[in-house]
Amino acid sequence: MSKISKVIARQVFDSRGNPTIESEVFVKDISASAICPSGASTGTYEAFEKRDINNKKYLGKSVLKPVEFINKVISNKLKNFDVHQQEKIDNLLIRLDGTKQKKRIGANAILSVSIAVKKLSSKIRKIPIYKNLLINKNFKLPFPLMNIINGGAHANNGLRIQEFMIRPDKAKSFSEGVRICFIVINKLRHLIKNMGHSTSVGDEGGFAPMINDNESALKLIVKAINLSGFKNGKDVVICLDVAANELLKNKKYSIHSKRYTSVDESIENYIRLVQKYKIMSIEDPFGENDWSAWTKLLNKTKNNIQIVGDDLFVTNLERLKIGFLNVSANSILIKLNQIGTVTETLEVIKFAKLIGYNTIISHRSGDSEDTFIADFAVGTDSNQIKTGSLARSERVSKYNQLLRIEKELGKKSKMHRIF
Ligand code: 2PG
Ligand code: MG
Repeated sequence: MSKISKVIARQVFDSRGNPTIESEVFVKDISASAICPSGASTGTYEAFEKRDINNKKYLGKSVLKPVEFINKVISNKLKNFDVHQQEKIDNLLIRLDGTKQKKRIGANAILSVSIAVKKLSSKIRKIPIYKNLLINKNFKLPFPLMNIINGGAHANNGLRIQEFMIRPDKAKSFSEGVRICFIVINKLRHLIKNMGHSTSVGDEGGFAPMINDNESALKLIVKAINLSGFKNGKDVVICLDVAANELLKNKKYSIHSKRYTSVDESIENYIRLVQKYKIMSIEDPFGENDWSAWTKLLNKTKNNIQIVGDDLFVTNLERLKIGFLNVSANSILIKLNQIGTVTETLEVIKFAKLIGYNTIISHRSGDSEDTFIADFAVGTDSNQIKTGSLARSERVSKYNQLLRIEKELGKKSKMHRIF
């Protein structure tokens, strides 16, 4: 038994320069720490992120109160718990909070502790984190979903769609997948530069040129794929995160232009884009309460492309079950801080697998040097990971960790399949 001796929390900063929580869990003098990420386009049903809204020193964004709660209360409560009993520890944290959306303690406080516990358990067992999760053999590497053009709430360029991503579907290994993305990104940089646009990047490391219609972005990506010598729709496929919650007013959506259109018209436009640009995945095509719109789209696309619920499911088992009954999607985005503990996240993943959904492990737009999600993707047998572009160290660090895991697995390292 490895008894927890204390937890120390501190305020650190995320990639957007906002305060966030780092927790360090100790068993005697061995420790492991974790930093909580933070989203910009958040779903209403996500677990609560607690900040000191009345503390003007940090414009209401500091996390000093939740940090103090960890140091004064959680540290004592966890004392003498066996660090390997993740479920027991997470359940205690859930009970200690006692609210549905973790509003009392804050999911940011709870999650930083929960992940640090998992990391420390792995460290003490002397196994990599990915070997201390759901599966224990036949590890596979996930396909990267690289966000190469940023729009929506992640940039200030006026692009309606939040994320334009590429997925190297024909890659035989993770490192080959990263190489393919690297080439396309470099071609894209040249194209953007030659157009006289800035090649500066948005929150997730993708370019954020001052173009404001979706199709211009899509055309640029197709051009970059072709110039790289790859085939769009085969070697490399385009994937979108629309984040449609942000584009919804009175049951109408301004996805395809500034004009608000009905669900039916929006679907027609989606189908046109899917065919023209060979798009293979659309995340959050409609709002978080618009279940029937999702079902319609899934029907119209005949389940041929990936329809991913992010704000729709918020990594929440109850909501995933509703989606399953409504036949609303076929894949789920997994973000640990949407639900708040490792244990609950694993439950959602298990159910998603049971119903045949793809699980895509995801970063947040405000992230950090913490690379836990890279191990988490491998250890939960998830076939994709979405963690930004090959730029900004908080994004690249996850890809680098996956490259380390690939190397460590050596010849045994296999790539997942895309369904
Ligand atoms: C998303 C995420 C991550 P945010 O919408 O999928 O890319 O963005 O963290 O801002 O919610
Ligand atoms: Mg999303």
